[in-house]
Amino acid sequence: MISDSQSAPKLHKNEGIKAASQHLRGTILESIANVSTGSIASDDQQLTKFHGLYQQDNRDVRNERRKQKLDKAYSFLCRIGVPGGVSTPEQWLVMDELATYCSFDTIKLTTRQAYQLHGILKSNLKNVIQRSTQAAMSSLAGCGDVNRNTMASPNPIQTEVHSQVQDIADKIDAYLKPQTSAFSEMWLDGKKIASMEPRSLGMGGDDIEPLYGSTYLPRKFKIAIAIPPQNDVDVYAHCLGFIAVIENDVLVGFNVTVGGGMGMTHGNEKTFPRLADTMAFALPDQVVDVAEKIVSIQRDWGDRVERAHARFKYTVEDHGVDKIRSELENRLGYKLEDARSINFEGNGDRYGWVKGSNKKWNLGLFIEGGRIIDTEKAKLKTGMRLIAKSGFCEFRLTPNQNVILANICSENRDTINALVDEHGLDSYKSASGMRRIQISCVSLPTCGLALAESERYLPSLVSDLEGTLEEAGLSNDEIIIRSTGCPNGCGRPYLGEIGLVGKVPGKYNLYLGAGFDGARLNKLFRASQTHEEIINLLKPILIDYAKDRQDGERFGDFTIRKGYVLATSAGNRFHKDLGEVNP
Ligand code: SRM
Ligand code: SF4
Repeated sequence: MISDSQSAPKLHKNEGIKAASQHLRGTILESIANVSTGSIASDDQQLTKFHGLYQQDNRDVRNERRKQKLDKAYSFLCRIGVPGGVSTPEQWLVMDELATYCSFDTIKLTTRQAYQLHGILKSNLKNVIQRSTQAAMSSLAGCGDVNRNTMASPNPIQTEVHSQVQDIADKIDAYLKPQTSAFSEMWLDGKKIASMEPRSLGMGGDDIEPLYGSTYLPRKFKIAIAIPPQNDVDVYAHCLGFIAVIENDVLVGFNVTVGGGMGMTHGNEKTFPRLADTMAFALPDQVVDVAEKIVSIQRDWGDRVERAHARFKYTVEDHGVDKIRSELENRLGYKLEDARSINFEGNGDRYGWVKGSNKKWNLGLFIEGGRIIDTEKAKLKTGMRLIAKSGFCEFRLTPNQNVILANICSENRDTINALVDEHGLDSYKSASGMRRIQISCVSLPTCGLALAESERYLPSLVSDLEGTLEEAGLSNDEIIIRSTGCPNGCGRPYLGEIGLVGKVPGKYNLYLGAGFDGARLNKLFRASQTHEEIINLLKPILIDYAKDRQDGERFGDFTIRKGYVLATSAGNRFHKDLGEVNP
């Protein structure tokens, strides 16, 4: 006879680490107090993620230090989420100050509307968290097996709908934050943060974490809210998505999407990017309830044995959307309506000056790679600091790593324009269409999972294509290009009309054919290509596009029509339908 212990599959070791951590405490404080090393204990490295902290090392100096028999150059990344990317000038100034004194003097704006500071020594972590918390920001749940920063379209035009949507994003984000007092106890000397309000019990968690329980979720969870016609948040790339349905200028509710995600592993057929399915329609006051119950389904049904299969997209794929919907309605105790008709036009950002329905002005700035830094060429960090100090605008971090200076009165436009021009923040006016719409993940030197360069590579690739774009008359055309240093998908590369995914140093898999509206994945065109090979492959296709495109036809659609790649059949996952490699 098989005993229970023989038949039950062994849970992934992270499940044990979470369970034994006393709600995310572990031995983090002891690890940090240990001055004999810059690193922390390996179990604590898993737990600090929930506090928004990743241990990393500078990979540029790894080999040299190894030769010199030195420890790795350890430091930490701190990720500080602001729901919907909404940030005050005071918050910007705190990020600027922390970046200057204990990070690499640079701020990274992420693809999920958050701030990242790299290079923080462990002795500085408490100060970074305290300073951010004083400015009403938190790194809690920046990473880890919980709901991450809730994204929302930073739409500066339909101001009223946007503020209603933002309000919902804030509510979802606060509601799904972990409740453990570990964060305040460890970093804030016991002071509570705003999101730590008592919750009702009975969700299947425990007294301390009513929703998450002691083992939290099987894996990270991501939510985004889109406001059509912009799909700037890439709503279909998310575990759970809400698409605003606006009728006669009024927000009537949201289409609910489930089961999106980008990450995969080279050579592991069981992993694949998947676009979310549209499942139902929810009223505005049902949305937080829907988010909570979906998260609880993933908590109970998600895979806690195989981490590579633990994202919600696999739960949806395995059980099917109908079963997820019926379980959701069961847990809600009411039925949802069917999804309504919506229309997306694109997943990029708006640049330049636009007037909101509140008559205030917004200026969309292009920040290449989301990198706020002072260089010889442009003093972006100084410029943004002076803009924040003026107090004339708010900041909206976009899902494409850019910034919108928001809610500017007419009389302050000249001052903002002067600061923007003086500090080289005006590249939105001159950058080519392809450059403006790029995304690249961080990758080297900080990312421990990087296989190839990304943020330090994509700008040079675009430069080398710009000659061809100009000759072909495509300089101003927005052709979505996205790169990542590995297949995890942090720059959502499988939604690029051109996607580059690092394979080994200097080589990339080249993908083509995603939809401009973010509703169709791209497809592998050629594997393991060098820079020269990528250029040689792309140039003739771009020239062909310039000559032979139909009216209004987007580059991704063109590559499919002309047979460079096949369309993904169901539109929502590759591998399974058509095999990875293009014929
Ligand atoms: Fe990511 C892991 C950076 C958005 C999928 N991601 C990482 C880590 C923490 C590497 C690690 O685990 O050691 C990277 C830190 C690099 C560094 O030095 O900063 C990292 N991810 C980023 C950021 C900063 C990229 C950027 O340049 O903006 C983005 C931070 C977002 C945020 O503010 O929260 C970022 N990551 C994403 C996205 C895009 C999104 O969410 O819209 C994805 C794809 C969507 C998805 O989740 O399916 C993404 N990151 C991953 C994965 C793959 C997860 C999977 O399903 O397999 C990993 C690896 C993992 O979790 O094991 C990962
Ligand atoms: Fe690192 Fe890969 Fe994410 Fe890029 S895609 S940041 S290389 S994990």
